[in-house]
Amino acid sequence: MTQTLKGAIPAEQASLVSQLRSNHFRPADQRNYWRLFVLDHFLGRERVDRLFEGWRAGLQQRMLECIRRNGESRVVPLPRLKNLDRKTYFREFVNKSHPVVFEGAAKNWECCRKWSFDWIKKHYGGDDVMLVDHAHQDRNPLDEPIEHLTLANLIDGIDHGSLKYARFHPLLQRHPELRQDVNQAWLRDHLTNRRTSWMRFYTLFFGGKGTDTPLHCAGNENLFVQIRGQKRWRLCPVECAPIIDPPANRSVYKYSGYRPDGPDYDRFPMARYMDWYETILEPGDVLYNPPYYWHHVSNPTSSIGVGCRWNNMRTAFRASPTLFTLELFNTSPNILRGMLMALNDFNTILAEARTDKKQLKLQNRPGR
Ligand SMILES: O=C(O)CCC(=O)C(=O)O
Ligand SMILES: [Fe+2]
Repeated sequence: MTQTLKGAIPAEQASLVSQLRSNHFRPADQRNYWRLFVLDHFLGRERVDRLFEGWRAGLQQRMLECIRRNGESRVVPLPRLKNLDRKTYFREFVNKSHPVVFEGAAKNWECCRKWSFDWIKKHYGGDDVMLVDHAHQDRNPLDEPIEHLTLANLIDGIDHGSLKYARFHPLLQRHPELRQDVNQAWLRDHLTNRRTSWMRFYTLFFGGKGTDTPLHCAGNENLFVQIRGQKRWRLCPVECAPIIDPPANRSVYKYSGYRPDGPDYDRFPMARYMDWYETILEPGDVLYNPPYYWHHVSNPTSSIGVGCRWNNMRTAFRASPTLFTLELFNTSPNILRGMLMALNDFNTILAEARTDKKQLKLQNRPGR
């Protein structure tokens, strides 16, 4: 769906922000899901299931019966708007914690004109890339070995079908001159929190056809600029957590083992009935992804994109009071170290979580 919108969203287009069907979960069940999640965070899932035998299984069964009323899962196109003005963006999307695509907003930005695999290789080919999670099979993101290689090697591999994928690469953190190629005035206008704009950070994603990033979410906001190739985003709101069953991993990076592109309905039976948003970003598109909105991202072609991220406690709390509050009790790493590590290289957060024995024990229980 492609809509052009100026000013207020007319009544007939109000459905733009409410197209996913309800999961029909009962409020009491939803509250209990988050209570269990909090207990998991502090005690670990195994212990919680021992202490409250049957609670989780009963809850999951009731929730399955509710969502079943939807029938088969549907894929709904994410709103894509040309000329989306600032006021409408804040009112209809930011304030409602809802993602949206600014279609073609960045097509004339320097990054879209200038950056290519060859250009990056020529100017930054010697840079070190840390791959924390680069396998292409179903996996726990924290299980994969860490690998270092140069940007030039990674890019050469892409030409030969390599699935090594640089995620969250801190190229713009290391080379601040590159930030000028991302329209700073536009970004400032679309930041939802100017006070913490000093904590803004950029993460580059580049990889070949067939690479992807498993289903995950985080508490920061993101304006994602697609620069080269196409990128498919599948998204669902934080309320879908009971369906995709993420472990309470005490990290800023929350993930689920559910794969929308190869669903395992035995392990995630509710997913058969859930709705998803989907969009394919083209070069020059900018996606706004609010805090805690789950997303699975894949590259149908080789692709370069950059995420511009910042923190906003108000929107994060509004999106999920539970997840936001639990961030204060993160251990993998703790919230302050996490913020500093994100500014330096987001991958170090994933790398640290891998080596946190207690966390691995929590997450790698059989059946997870
Ligand atoms: O492009 C990707 O593979 C993932 C992007 C992403 O998850 C993000 O920017 O938050
Ligand atoms: Fe993400």
